Amino acid sequence: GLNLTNIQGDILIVDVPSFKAQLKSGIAPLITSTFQLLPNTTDPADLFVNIAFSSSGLSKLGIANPDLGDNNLFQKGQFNGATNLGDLTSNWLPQFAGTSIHGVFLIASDTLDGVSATLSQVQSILGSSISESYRLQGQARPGDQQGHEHFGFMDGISNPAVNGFNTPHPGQALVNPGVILFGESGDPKSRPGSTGWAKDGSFLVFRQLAQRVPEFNKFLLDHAPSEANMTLEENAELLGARMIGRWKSGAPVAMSPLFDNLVIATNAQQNNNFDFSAPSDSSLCPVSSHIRKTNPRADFSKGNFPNHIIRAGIPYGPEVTDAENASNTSSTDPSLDRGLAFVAYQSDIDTGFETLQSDWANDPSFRRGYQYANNAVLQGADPIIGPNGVSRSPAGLDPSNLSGSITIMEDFVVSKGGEYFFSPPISAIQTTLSS
Ligand code: N7H
Repeated sequence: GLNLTNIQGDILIVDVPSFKAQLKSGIAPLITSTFQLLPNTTDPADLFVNIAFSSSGLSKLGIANPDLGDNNLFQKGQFNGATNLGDLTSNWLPQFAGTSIHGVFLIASDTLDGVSATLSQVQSILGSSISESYRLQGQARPGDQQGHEHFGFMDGISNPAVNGFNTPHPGQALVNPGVILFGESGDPKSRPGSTGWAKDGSFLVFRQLAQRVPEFNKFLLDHAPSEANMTLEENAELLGARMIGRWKSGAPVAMSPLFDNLVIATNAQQNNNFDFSAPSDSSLCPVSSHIRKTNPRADFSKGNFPNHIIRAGIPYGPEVTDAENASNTSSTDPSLDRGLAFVAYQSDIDTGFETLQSDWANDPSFRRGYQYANNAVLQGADPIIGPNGVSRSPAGLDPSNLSGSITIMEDFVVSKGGEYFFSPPISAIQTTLSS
């Protein structure tokens, strides 16, 4: 039940000595350990509090050259690499521009009261040692949409299992702990602090990704395939499912290609038990689909690669209004902005999020020629999270025309910005960062 509501507050540290004192005495005891980020079969806690720092925040706290071995991506900050992520910085919220955010609090609970009470507690502990520059409130969608993101698809089904912490379900990736946690076995880099103060920390990538839901739905109807014996609505659902790689219930199209299947969707022994290998073309699941772009499974290095992230995002913003549905257009009223408060943990931003976004999702050539001997089929960019402001042409979405592509002229997901943070181990909050 955790994570039904969530508040994310970006902070500036204005009084360093006082912040450090309160961090040590008041905040450290509230923080949930990074280990509890690792997916578990049991609910880890009914309240989750995390604090993470940007590179400029670590620098403010006295860490010299806070690059943490991340190929300068962390130190540069997300804004300065935004173009490489396929973002239009003109869409970025001003609060995220530059490197002025020092840190972020993430507070999650199964009740809004729980979140509000903890937020007040944090505010009264830190007082005027910080100022809040931005707040985003997330919440689970209502009723039967709980757990589904705003386009209507079940989320949070596939995260890697971590060796030594949990047992993978059939088909689920098993990664070494160092893929998520600093300095554990399998960390792709040796980096400053990874055997000392930063050991067992993790990079937290935050992105505010707006979703244009009425436009997405209209696109599905306008470009619906024409499978025999299926209504227009069923064909539109099919197109949506092929763009994601899963049906709205979460059932993988690789296992249930023409119709949704609730039995597969809800069974953790089944809903990851596929690897795109038989057959490996786009007939069951398009090579360009979102889940195949971001986790190519057996398509890539026989399924053995370190580019995995743990996703812990939550929807934000209100439900689509009747007026938006009637006009097939998202409102420009900022209070109706909605989307995904995307959060991902990994030990290396370059190997994790940046590879998935820039080198895989955005790159039309990623998996080019895969199973197509003459390299004739350019697979195209990810139809969901591909780059903003340029058309994308994912291939294979129409099951009757696997080598053809559909050109998408508009952005269904718009990046409003974000930042790269380091989520330190509790020991560092108690010592290095607070003394
Ligand atoms: Fe994605 N969506 O609803 O379309 N994503 N995603 N994502 N995503 C997944 O398998 C979505 C985003 C990954 O292991 C599902 O748990 C939306 C970014 C990865 O098989 C759905 C947005 C990045 C996976 C969505 C968004 C990723 C994944 C299926 C933005 C990384 C697991 C549920 C608004 C750069 C793949 C599930 C696997 C799954 C959606 C963003 C990555 C439904 C709407 C930015 C690795």
